Amino acid sequence: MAKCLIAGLPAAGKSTYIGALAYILLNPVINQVLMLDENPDDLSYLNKLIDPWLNLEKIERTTRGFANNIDLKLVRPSDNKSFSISLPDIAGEDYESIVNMNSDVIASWSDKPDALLLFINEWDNDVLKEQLGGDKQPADKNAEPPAFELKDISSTVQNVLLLKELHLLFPWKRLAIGLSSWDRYQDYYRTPIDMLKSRAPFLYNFVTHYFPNTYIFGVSAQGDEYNKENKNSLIEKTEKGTRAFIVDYEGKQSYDLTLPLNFLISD
Ligand SMILES: Nc1nc2c(ncn2[C@@H]2O[C@H](COP(=O)(O)OP(=O)(O)OP(=O)(O)O)[C@@H](O)[C@H]2O)c(=O)[nH]1
Ligand SMILES: [Mg+2]
Repeated sequence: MAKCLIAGLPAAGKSTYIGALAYILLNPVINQVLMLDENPDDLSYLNKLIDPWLNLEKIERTTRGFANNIDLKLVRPSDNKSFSISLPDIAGEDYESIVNMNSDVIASWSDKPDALLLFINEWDNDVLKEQLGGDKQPADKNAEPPAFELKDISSTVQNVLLLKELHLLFPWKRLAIGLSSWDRYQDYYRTPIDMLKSRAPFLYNFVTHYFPNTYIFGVSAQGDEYNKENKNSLIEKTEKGTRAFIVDYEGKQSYDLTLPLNFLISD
């Protein structure tokens, strides 16, 4: 069985992607590369993610300390190859504690993944905030300096540390990085690589140096922001199979959310 670990800091967009992916597996879009071979034995956890996605509601934050295992049997009709794939949905706080080097859930995970799918949804505006002390600068210059907290490190550095720690724990063969909420950035960046270079050059250099074959993509699992104005258009797009989309390294858009998985399970 191919094991793909879906990773990302809190609110990285992991559960929303799994919900949108589960929906298109049950209701395929045109030319979808991977299809369900068999219906999953237990749909209860997937339905917990699909229901809010269909109702245009934010998905609840994943509970810390559990790996909600999702096992799927998939087939690629183009060559009739079958895959069993396991995609655990784990809370971002558990990944955050990996950066802190004390995550029991993930370190004790005996199912070693072959592939990693990392989501990123937070971009630093002030890259130097840790050096400058951020907004916690004491008013009195004789006061004790603020205590160091992990959340004061820029999210770019946290993602680099997370990748390093995860690679030590699980030396995966393939890596894909999804830039979440692409609907927010599509007017500003032509490709996800342009965005990574511009918003997180350190992370971009780290990834291209150590993992040059990474599949970098933009993903809008919701299709857009959820608000009153978008409601009818999102419902219409859901019905037509044109709501959630990904954008590849060349900026090409597709409604097939299985494309990153297809990359991760290919030899
Ligand atoms: N605009 C927009 N927002 C999104 C999209 N996907 C996720 N979000 C928002 O990002 C936030 C976090 O999404 P989740 O899917 O819950 O993130 P997660 O990685 O599962 O978070 P944890 O369970 O806490 O680890 C939510 O507020 C979503 O509404 C998207 O495609 N577009
Ligand atoms: Mg979640």
